Amino acid sequence: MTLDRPRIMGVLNVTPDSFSDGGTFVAANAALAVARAMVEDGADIVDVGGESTRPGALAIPPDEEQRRVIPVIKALAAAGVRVSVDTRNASTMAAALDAGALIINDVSGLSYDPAAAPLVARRGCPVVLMHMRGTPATMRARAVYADVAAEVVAELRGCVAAAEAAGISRDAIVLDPGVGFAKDAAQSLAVLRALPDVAALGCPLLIGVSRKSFIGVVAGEADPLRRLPGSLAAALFALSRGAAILRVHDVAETVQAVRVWQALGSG
Ligand code: HH2
Repeated sequence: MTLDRPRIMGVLNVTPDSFSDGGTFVAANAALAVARAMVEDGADIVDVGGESTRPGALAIPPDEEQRRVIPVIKALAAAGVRVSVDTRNASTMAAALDAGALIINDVSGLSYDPAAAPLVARRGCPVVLMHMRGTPATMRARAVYADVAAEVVAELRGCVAAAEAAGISRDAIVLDPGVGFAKDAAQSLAVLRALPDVAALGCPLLIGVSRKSFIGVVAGEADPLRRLPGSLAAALFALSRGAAILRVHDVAETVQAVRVWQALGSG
């Protein structure tokens, strides 16, 4: 997949407790229908996740995670959909790649499971390294920075170095500053403003702002399902600051916004 134009990653949560879709898509058939619709709407990648990473969420065992995501990944891959798997567990990564996933998306930047980086190196697949501190259960308390942008850039640089030391090619790495992960609303905004500094690390950038809580804080909107306008504003801002891939829930709406943004000469 070339990154000569903005790419859209559609979010497919196969969790009973995801904050934004309430686990509506627990059945593999329903998940497949939703993913197909995303692709028809213009998604380049469908990101399948089985573990909620919302603040305070507890980890689930990898076998339960695999029970949720592997049937969905198999069905999507068989239908020709480009799938990424959103997981921190090496065993889930391996099972997902075996089921036809092409991309690993790890919110821990391959730091959660010591077996993850060697696995990704062996398989030679593209990997998204996201910035976070702690785990979803502990990250709120870790959102303490003197200079959030500089520290996120430095910590992502460390993630890239660790990945390369494990044998992962730099060409395979996509970076994500992790909006909302160990960052409060002000810190998330600061990191988005500093995206050019993250881009200067030299890897393509993936950004997830869709329905996130910083939008709720800025706009006074408690319901994640009512945060589409703010999500679009932040997505276009991220593109203008160097993002290559947008991770979104509302694919059709984002594709339309990006097309108009490009037609105006911003792309
Ligand atoms: N955000 C969530 C999950 N995975 N991966 C990347 N690379 N970047 C992100 O910003 C990102 C991510 C948010 O997770 P969750 O709280 O489970 O909600 P949802 O999956 O509905 O977005």
